[in-house]
Amino acid sequence: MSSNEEIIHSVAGDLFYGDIDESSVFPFPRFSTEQSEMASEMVNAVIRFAEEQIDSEKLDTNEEIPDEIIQGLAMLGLCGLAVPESYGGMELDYSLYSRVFSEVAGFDGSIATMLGAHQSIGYRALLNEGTEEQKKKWLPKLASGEMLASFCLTEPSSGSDAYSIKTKAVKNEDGDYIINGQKLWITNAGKAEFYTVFCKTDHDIKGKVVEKISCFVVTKDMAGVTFGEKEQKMGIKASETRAVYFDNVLVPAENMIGSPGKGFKISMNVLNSGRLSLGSASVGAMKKIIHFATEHTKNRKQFDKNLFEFGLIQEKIADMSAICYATECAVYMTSGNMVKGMSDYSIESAICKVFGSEALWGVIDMGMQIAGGTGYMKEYPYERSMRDARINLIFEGTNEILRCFIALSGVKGPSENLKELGKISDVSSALNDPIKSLGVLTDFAKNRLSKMISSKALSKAHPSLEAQSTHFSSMLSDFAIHVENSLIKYGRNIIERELVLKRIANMSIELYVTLAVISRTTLILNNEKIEQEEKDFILNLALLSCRRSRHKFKSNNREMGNNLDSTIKKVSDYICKDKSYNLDIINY
Ligand code: MYA
Repeated sequence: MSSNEEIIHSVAGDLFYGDIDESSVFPFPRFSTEQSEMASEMVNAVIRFAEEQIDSEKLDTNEEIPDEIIQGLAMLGLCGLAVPESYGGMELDYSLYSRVFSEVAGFDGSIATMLGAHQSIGYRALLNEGTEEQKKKWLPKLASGEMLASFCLTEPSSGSDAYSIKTKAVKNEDGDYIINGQKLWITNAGKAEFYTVFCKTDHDIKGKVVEKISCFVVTKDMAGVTFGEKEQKMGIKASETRAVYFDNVLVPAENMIGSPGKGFKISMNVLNSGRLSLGSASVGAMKKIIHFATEHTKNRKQFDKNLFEFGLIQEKIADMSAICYATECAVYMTSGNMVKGMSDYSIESAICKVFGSEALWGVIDMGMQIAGGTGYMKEYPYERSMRDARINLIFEGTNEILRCFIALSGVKGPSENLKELGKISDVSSALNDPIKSLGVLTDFAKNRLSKMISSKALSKAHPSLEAQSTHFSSMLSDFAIHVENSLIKYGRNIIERELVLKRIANMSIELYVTLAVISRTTLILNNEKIEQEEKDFILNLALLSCRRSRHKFKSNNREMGNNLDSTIKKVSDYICKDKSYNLDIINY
């Protein structure tokens, strides 16, 4: 994937306007020959190492990743994947990084979590925003694995609401900072030497003291840094998770990363690339589960037939493969565009995290179901994988908060466009008949009309995907109209309408994934070097995945107009605020 640094804007963001810039989507980004060779070399090294050294069952039972394994991973360059070579790293771009990280995640969830916490987020702020001096001081040690890193944002009273952190850094008379507070559920805490810590700092704005967030490097050797006991978790047990306490920790001013008060944006940008890695890790983990499940269908006979001969097993194998393919397409379209210079990829990375984590959860569930009773036993990988994968729907932003984030970020642009409309009285009756109201609603109505009538197929899609591409275009117009209607109906209060936001997010996710699938499949079908049999297989995966997305889109689309939102609220209020769930067959 070449880095020609052209500025392209968010592909997922455009969908909210009903727009699509086909040149940002076609051709699907692909590795250059040199990159493919490099990726294969690293992936093969990971496979060799993992097969020889990684016993996931043992790691899970012992709840520890031995130091020799961390050193072995570091020797392969896996602690400094994105670090520039000049600081001792591998200097991989986002796509190569994703591919290598995906392979690691296929072997072991705890190791992926440890490595992800270290470099996808742990020292990412330093990499993104650090000064030359700061990078020289720490990056070589972090890239070589001599130092492990941790990302410290979450606190006991601040999870999804990341801005509400309380840990405070107060400037002393020397200009240095004293940090007090605590961070919770910090991966690698205790093992790491390097902590990226987000703290509230005071700022004088027009004579008033205002609290903002700043970002600091704290090292383990600083007096006043202590750790809680290792948390007892459901899964990813070999990775370390602890609380970190800061008791009057003196941190030199030169340890601040980025400008004072800019820490929230820094943390969000770190999470943006972290969320993409979680998507790519999910792909690696899905591939392993599909492999195990497939082997089981070949080895197990019932009613004198191999399992793979049964329709309901075939359905699961095909579904698992289509979901995995779709996630892979979304992840690498995103990373490829990031390499090309897409500067705001926050919506795309959140989509990859939400879609990927749910895809993996579904694939493990289907794998376990195929394995039947044996799948439930600890000696098979499904039980551990299920425990390990459950956290993916929670950390790096819960899928609920990320759905709200996707929808709210996406509607921001169109809401600006609609501001003019606020000046028109009786907007809704005019909107009911936009053609007649052209004079009144001017640009808005013309725009709405074009959305209503334009559902042309994607011009660059392969002819075998014509139906999928036409469906995509018509879903896109429906979606853009829903976005506008919701903004007109709820205005600023849309922020409180989480069920509406969820549907908007879900529709945008399925649109983005469909687009990625159409783009990648087009690239493959146009490649003369690929055998027809393989093309047919990939086309079938694409057909299944597009149909799956379309079904999901349609059910969310339908619920935009026909839903039981007020009933949901009433039931929840009755149970939560009042009576709890008190129905009992004894009484009624
Ligand atoms: S680390 C902890 C993870 N925590 C979170 O993710 C917290 C979730 N919360 C949030 O993201 C934010 O608080 C939300 C916004 C989104 C809710 N990019 O008024 P606002 C800007 C760029 O909306 P809030 C962990 O779990 C926004 O535009 N900018 O803010 C690790 C605005 O800017 P401006 C962004 O309502 C575990 C400003 O910020 C973004 O307070 C280990 C304020 O926005 C963004 N994304 O909250 C992981 N968001 O003022 C290991 C907001 O200019 C991984 N903004 O308009 C390993 C993986 C291995 C997996 C293995 C698989 C097998």
